[in-house]
Amino acid sequence: MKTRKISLQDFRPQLARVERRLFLKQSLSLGALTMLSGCTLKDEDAVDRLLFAMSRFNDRVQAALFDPEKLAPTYSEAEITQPFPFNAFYEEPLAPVIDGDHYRLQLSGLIENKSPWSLRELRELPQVSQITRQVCVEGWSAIGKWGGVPLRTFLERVGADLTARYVGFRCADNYSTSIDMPSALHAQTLLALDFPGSQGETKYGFPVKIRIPTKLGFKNPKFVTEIFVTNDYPGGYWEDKGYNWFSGS
Ligand SMILES: Nc1nc2c(c(=O)[nH]1)N[C@H]1C(S)=C(S)[C@@H](COP(=O)(O)O)O[C@H]1N2
Ligand SMILES: [Mo]
Repeated sequence: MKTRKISLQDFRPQLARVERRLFLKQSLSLGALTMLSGCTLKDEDAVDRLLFAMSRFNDRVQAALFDPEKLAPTYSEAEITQPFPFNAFYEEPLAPVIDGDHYRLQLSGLIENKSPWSLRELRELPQVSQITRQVCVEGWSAIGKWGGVPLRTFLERVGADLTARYVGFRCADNYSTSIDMPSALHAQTLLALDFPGSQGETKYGFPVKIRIPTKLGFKNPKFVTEIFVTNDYPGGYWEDKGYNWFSGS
């Protein structure tokens, strides 16, 4: 009988998964992992379950370490990256184009006033703008300018339960993500209505992007159609595939 030499190659899929789960380098060696779980790397489900449990534990630790007063760096107009990179889980031509006139931002969950908001109404709230760096896990970062309403102002205005654990977002392209309430209330977290790129360019998230400079790019949902507040862990598009949920500083 022919025996095949086992190489690292054979573990590629499993390693990729492990890497994804631990992509913030939170620490355990593969050896330590297998010891902890009492399973071999072959037992994919067990490894998966363990890593998910660890990742959720890490979320809690990271959330506890989060400093709501700490600000992300800001930059000058001259430092803005041009052209600003586009990213999504699909190719650029497939980005949704939303009709701003008929757009309504839906609200659900632990919010007192769930009336939908038009773009005009959102524009009537106090506006601020920021030049910050967006960092993508795919290995690029870019400096851009976003304007809009501080998410805190909006959540207060609609009577969101600010003691709830999570704020979740649903998007026109079926993307979704969610954040912890302290990050939602952070001074730099914006319900953005102005984006990088030229006037009329919609691919950067028109009409609403949640811009969170203290979190990785994938926690910054574009083309947002619904905001919800909940105490039940909502996950998200990449989070459900194993990306670390907190992904912030
Ligand atoms: N709706 C939606 N939002 C999204 C994504 C997406 O695929 N769909 N991709 C995320 C990722 S991974 C990044 S890096 C940023 C990219 O935003 P940009 O195109 O403005 O650079 O959007 C985030 N928000
Ligand atoms: Mo990203």
